[in-house]
Amino acid sequence: MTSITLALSKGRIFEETLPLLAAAGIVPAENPECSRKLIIGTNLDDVRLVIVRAADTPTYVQYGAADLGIAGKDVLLEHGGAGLYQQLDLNIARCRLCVATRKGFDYATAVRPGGRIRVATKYINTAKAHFASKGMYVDLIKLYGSMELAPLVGLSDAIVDLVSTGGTLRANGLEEVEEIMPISSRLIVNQAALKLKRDLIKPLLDVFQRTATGI
Ligand code: PRT
Ligand code: MG
Repeated sequence: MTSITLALSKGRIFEETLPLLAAAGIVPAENPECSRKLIIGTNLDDVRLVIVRAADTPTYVQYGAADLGIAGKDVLLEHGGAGLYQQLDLNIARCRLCVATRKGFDYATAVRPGGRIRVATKYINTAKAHFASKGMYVDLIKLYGSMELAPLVGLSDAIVDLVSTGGTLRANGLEEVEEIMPISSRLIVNQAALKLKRDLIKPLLDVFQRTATGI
């Protein structure tokens, strides 16, 4: 029997995907927040979920280890999209990718063409493209998390990070100085799987699309 595998990260993406799965008649057998299992069955014999780190979702789908996945646009931009078909905007896990600095830092002067700043981020490719488009040279420092700390201890002048409520920036004396782009999560599909398992995948895509766009 053919079956399909959907890659999801736990936390906000899993939580916000549950209603979309429900609309497709899919109910996970377990909650990954409570279970240590990485492969989770569903009420449907031919649908299973694999629980991966958010940044790894496109990789699982690219290589066909998962047929479909749900990942933030932030993650997809960094991955580059090789081997992935379509990015259906599910409008979930919304936030924005921003530049932030310590309160009072003179960003306007720093970003003049020819200006040079140090920027810490986990989004190296996206940050590079953004600053290049402004004619700026930036020294990028790769971090894997807690970017908010970097300007506070002198590691960088600015950070490029996701912001949703702004609470984390405020709690650390930082301020948003520029929005780079709005972010939401997208459904991605392995190109070969879409052809080979079209009968199973297409109806799921249709339900997700209808539910996400509210039609
Ligand atoms: O947390 P972990 O290290 O395991 O991995 P991850 O951070 O990559 O995964 P996860 O599950 O936290 O995020 C998955 C996806 O959710 C991201 O790729 C985004 O597309 C999306 N998303 C939506 C967010 C946020 N909102 C968000 N607020 N991802 C992260 N944040 C973080 C942000 O980095 C910052 O540290 O929350 C903090 C800011 O939140 P506010 O509300 O204080 O502004
Ligand atoms: Mg996180």
